[in-house]
Amino acid sequence: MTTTTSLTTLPAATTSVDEVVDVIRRDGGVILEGFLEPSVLAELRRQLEPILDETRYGEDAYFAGTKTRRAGGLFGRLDMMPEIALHPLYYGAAKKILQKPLWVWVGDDRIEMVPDIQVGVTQAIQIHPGQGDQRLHRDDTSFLWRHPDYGREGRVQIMVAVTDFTAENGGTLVIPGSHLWDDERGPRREEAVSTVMPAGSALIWIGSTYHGGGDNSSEASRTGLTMAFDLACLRQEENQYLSIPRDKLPGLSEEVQRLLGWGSGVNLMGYVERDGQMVDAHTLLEDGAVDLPTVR
Ligand SMILES: O=C(O)CCC(=O)C(=O)O
Ligand SMILES: [Fe+2]
Repeated sequence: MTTTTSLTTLPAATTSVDEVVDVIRRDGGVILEGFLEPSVLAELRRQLEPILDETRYGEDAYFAGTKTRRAGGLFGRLDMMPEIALHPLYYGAAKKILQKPLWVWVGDDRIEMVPDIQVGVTQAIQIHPGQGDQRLHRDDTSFLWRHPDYGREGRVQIMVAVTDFTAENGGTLVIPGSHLWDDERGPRREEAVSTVMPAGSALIWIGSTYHGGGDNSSEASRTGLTMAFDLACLRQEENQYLSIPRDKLPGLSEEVQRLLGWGSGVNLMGYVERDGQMVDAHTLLEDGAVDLPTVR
């Protein structure tokens, strides 16, 4: 497949993980139409509205936007976050792209390691009329990622359209093919295309793809819900330990708890010493031994 200069839209109902991954590898992103069931979308809107209504605009004109509301800590605030995160096409594509095995020597043994993944950020982003476009960027800049040196992706991100996304209301700007650029080449606004998709659809893209929020010249706000799966050996951009109220954790499955960082995976990252042993952090949750302050 040769890289296209537009974004490809695939129907979520009839598309396989492999097809999603193929298009992401080619273009740096893909739109999945009908990603959320209408009933889930309706409930998402109902739960999100009061949260965004009480969220203040950003104060940073440089990146966050002064006519943009951003609400985080979403696994503690929205019931449908596990369903969105574990959607077979998103979770499946994230695992396939991020969990590229590598081989390491430990003494005489050459062992294969498959990287773990974790949630790195959650954010509902509401762009209001009059907001200008966000500077085009790569989200793996947070990890100080280098291209193409590392030969692997650090992040697979999703943006679920909570309202329709259009070219006028700030539909996410993406430069197709820019995930293949080296670090010498900078992004230009003319190279970006708008993500146009009806509510309930989703854009999936990778950390190395240049993108940004679009400018909203329409009369109504644009609302999107974004989250990212990252390599678990990287630091979480949004600190999930401190963003999710302690009493919400038992209501999440072990798989989701581990994806939020409550676990130590293949290379014992994030272990806790207890009684002289380096133990998996999940044992602290099982024992109810965690009492953390949270932002809310
Ligand atoms: O709001 C959007 O469409 C994209 C936002 C974004 O890329 C960011 O804040 O990093
Ligand atoms: Fe971004």
